[in-house]
Amino acid sequence: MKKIIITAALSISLPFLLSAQVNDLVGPAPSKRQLQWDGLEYYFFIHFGPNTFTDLEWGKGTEHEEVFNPSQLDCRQWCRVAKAAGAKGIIITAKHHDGFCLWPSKYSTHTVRESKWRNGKGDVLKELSIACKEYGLKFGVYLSPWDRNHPKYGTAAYNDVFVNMMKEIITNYGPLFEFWWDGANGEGPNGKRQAYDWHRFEKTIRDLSPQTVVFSDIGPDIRWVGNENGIAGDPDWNLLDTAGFTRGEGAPSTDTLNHGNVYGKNWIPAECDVSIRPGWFYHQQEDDKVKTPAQLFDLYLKSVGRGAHLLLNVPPDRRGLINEHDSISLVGFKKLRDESFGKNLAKQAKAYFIPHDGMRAAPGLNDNNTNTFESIASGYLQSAGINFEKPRTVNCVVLKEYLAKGQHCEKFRLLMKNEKHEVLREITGMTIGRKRIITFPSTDASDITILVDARKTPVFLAEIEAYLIDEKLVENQH
Ligand code: FUL
Repeated sequence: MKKIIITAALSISLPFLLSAQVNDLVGPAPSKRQLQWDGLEYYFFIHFGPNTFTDLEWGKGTEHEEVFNPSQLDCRQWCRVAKAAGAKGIIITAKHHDGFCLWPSKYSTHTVRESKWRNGKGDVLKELSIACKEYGLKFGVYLSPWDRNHPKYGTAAYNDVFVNMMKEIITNYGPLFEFWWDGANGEGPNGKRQAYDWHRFEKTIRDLSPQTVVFSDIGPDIRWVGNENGIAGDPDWNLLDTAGFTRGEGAPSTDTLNHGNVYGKNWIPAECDVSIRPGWFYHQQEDDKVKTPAQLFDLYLKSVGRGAHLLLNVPPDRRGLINEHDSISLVGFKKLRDESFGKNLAKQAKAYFIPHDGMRAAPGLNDNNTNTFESIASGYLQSAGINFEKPRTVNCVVLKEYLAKGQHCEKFRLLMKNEKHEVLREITGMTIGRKRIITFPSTDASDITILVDARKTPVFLAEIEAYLIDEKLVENQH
């Protein structure tokens, strides 16, 4: 149940101000479908198709269907790796720019049905959607509007094809947690570009699958983060102005996509897509270039730790299996996260809130429940924090805002103090959002205070966590 904790003094003396703070000044906030997606945090991207066998990144669309022939394809193995890596779901390239469909679509003749794989009886979407259900993973689909193979591409009839493909996928393989539209729009086989009917595409999903969040450069539900390196901006606003912009070349600047708009009119959080390897598709020559657990952990800090989501690409090899190089690294990544965030030291501390007239306990701030929060105004007027009975060595603090009421913190300060209330370390930050992970050199702190230096409405602070992580994992920025 949602609960707001307010001081008795404030609620008696300033009832109007408080209700205004809580009800009227909220601004854009997530929809129900965005809130459901919000808890997922990190999931797999799977790039798989003819490119896996031709060593290309962008297939030409002229590849013979026979090139697609994985020898041991096993989607349950992908799911086992995803589970072992702590990912919450899998999004697969149902069709990449080369137009090859990983399911036997009625609207194409360039599909698994025309390949020799399983004598043309195979269906990767079917296998993966069933395996995801079995393993308790969310299932999502990437469908490239750009199609270098389809004979109708570049004509109005192609929009019907795309809509029909979406319908097939939603109906036969749903429920889908996320639908991914790539912004690329190049030439088709006849040299023409397509005028995409985005409005119709969006309506199709909303009508048939209202719970599915839709990703594209500019949403409607999730935005591209502006790079393919897995790095969200700092600050990172969940807000974006989309009026006058389009997907693809007409999208806002990559800098805007990276940071969002502080006063943006729409709630469109960022998703950081990045590959565990240099390429999106599997290439054997990149087996020794798989990101290490420490590199993945650093990306986690720069994506999830800045309030965004991490979409980590793990491309199956020519066998149709996630390669050992990748799975070893992924399990190592999970281990680093478990070790780092397994013991929240703030649980042993007393959380407090200081309004203008004294201090009181604020158990909602360290109860691991983001639905309990304190509403904090800016400056020295109000603050919050945690207090340890004995000093604790910490080098990582996690802050969380209660997002159902929007995102409000523009600037904050963390003060680490000793038992004599002397400030040992001061750290400044900007946005908090759903999760802000701040790392710094180890400090023996008796108290960690958060001050809000700039905000839109008072900040609904939901959680303060404290950790001691491996020194080598601390970001080099403080
Ligand atoms: C891009 C594509 O062109 C790449 O091949 C890859 O699929 C990436 C995730 O999106 O726009």
